[in-house]
Amino acid sequence: MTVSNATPGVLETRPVSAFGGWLSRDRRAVPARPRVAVVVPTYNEVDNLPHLVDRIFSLGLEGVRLIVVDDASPDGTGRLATRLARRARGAIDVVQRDRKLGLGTAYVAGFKRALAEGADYIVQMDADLSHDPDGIPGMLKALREADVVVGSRYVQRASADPAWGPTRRLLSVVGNRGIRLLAGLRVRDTTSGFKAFRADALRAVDLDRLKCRGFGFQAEMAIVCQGLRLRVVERPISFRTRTRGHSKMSVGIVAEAIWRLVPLACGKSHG
Ligand SMILES: Nc1nc2c(ncn2[C@@H]2O[C@H](COP(=O)(O)OP(=O)(O)O)[C@@H](O)[C@H]2O)c(=O)[nH]1
Ligand SMILES: [Mg+2]
Repeated sequence: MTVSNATPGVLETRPVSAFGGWLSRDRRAVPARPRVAVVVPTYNEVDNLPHLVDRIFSLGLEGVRLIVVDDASPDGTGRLATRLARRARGAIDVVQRDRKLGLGTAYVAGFKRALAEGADYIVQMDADLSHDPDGIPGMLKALREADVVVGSRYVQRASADPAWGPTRRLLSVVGNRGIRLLAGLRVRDTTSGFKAFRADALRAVDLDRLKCRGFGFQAEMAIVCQGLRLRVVERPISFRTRTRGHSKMSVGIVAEAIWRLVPLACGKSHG
């Protein structure tokens, strides 16, 4: 493995292989007018969604489409998303599911929709503005040289909101370290929910075999991407605590992450 740090704060991890990753350089051709899909899972994000929509569309990115995957949020996020989609004339797509099925399966549904719609680049992010939409253009630029870009809280120049409670901070740091060690991951932020993929990289992932329904999904994807020898780079982000709505993190979700990820990290699954 080589670890280079040509750009300060941007950690690049790639295998020693002469090909620098699973995809050959030729297959990393840059589309002239890339179609970008931003996949956002929502559960009770009615106060955040309009702000997120404004922020994403005011980036002025050409060919960007937002895919909202809502799980029948009791607060009416899905209805709001449908109204916003009507106004956006095709720039917003809503995947409406009939019950809370977990953020992992929401991402899978959103990724499948994005690939079916012919997206070249797929971004995933939370609806709660913890992930700053201003980071998207830089991540897309980084995709010219990578298969996957991880918005990272654990590289130089990254920061996490001091308002992030000590329990969540500890959970993140311990979870990250634990998974990294256990799975031998090169990526520093194994649980980041802010990522960008090239479509061919995402197509290489067997989305139907992913097991984590909750936030363990993020680390599972990190394990799978490394297993596929995709070229992963990390870019620093400023992570902010949500100011509206509530986190869906729960003891059950952490428990699921542990019992599903430990065997995965130890190489008992995903071959
Ligand atoms: N569709 C869907 N979205 C979810 C579910 N659980 C969480 N989310 C969304 O996933 C993103 C991350 O969840 P969040 O509560 O912010 O988790 P945290 O950032 O780890 O505290 C947010 O946009 C949530 O609305 C779910 O079961 N279904
Ligand atoms: Mg969040």
